[in-house]
Amino acid sequence: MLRFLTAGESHGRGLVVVVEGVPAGLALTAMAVNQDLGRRMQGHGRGARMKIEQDQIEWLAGVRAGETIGSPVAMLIPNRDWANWEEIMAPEGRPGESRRRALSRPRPGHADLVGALKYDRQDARDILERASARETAARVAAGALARCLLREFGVDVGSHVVSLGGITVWPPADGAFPDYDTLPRPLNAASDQSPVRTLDHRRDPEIIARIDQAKADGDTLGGECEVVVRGLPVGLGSHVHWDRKLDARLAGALMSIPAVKAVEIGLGFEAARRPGSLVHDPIVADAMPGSPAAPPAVRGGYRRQGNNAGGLEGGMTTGEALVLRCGMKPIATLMSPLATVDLRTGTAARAQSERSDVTAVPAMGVIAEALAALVLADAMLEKFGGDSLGELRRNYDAYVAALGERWRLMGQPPGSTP
Ligand code: EPS
Repeated sequence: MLRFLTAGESHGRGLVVVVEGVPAGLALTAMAVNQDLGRRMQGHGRGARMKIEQDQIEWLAGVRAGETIGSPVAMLIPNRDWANWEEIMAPEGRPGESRRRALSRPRPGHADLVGALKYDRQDARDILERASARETAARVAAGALARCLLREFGVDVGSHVVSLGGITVWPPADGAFPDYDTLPRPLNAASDQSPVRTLDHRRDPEIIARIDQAKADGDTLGGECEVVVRGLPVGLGSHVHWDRKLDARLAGALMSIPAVKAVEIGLGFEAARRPGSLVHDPIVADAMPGSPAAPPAVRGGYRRQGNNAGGLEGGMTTGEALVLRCGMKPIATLMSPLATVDLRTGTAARAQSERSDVTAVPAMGVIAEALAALVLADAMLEKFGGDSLGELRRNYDAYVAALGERWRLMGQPPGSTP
């Protein structure tokens, strides 16, 4: 339904993204996209590159008079750093010239070595330029369109940092699984206030000190983020096939973020350690039977006590908050490099150090929001369909009305009209 492709190297001219399947009539502004691009660039622990870039899109196609027109939406994010790399990254530069800054000492944990072998490249720069997390800027731009679409249906997509460098700040210390309904809405209004995107800002100095120490040591740090999505209707995704299960689609999308090594939904791994009685969320009525379903009708009249399921049962949304967590390994570029082998000589060496970030965990949350939004917008289009936003809305409204009607008619003999 909704698909996208990106192109671009980290130090090339820029990044391009083409998003196909956005219904016509969706109001879009460059400002809305740029806002997310700006959020992705933030976070304590980013390197000097983020002082060079000022990520902003140029519309290339698919938007007219502030609205989508149903054709593919294409956006360009120019790389300001291109000015410093033009010769090295020139598509048709003289071979000797453009091979300056070659990378022959692959970094453990990076795509350098495997990519160089697989693609038969002598210079691992041909690999790292595309493997660079710079590409995620293009995904965030695509995700911003999905976010705008979801917002039309009252869906809030936010994220926050759960742990960084081994310091865990979430869930709060009392050990109870948090009530996601009571978190600030929009969630990002709270997390974006913090230089490390936490919800408990009292812990920020401790995290910042850990990042600064890692930088001084020439080391890098990983961490975990949580994406929280509220306002989704019950029934996105499906139980009927492995590739239609929404949890699988979301987990796959989040696992595609560079350096992400783990994804959890709701209670995640902890659910595997508990008996069923302490895992599954009891079902309760959201309203008196026979009465119109209490708002929001998007849940069909039912609620869960607790949300260990993280908003998904049987590969479908329950209507409760969607809670996804992803864990990122530390960045592979260490200023105190690890052992490697030189690709030119086969001899032992120290891995190449390139300018990089100490940590990108706060940015990872923004990227995870974008990918979650893209999967969810796709699932909305799959369930409700529509070439225009109006058609999508009519189909959505009819579904929600039918959920309300189903609740209202509960207990009535078939065919009766109470
Ligand atoms: C990255 C290395 C750094 C990061 C970059 C990802 O770039 P550079 O080598 O130019 O200093 O800043 O991230 C971005 C450019 C970005 O926009 O997120 C890497 O090797 O993955």
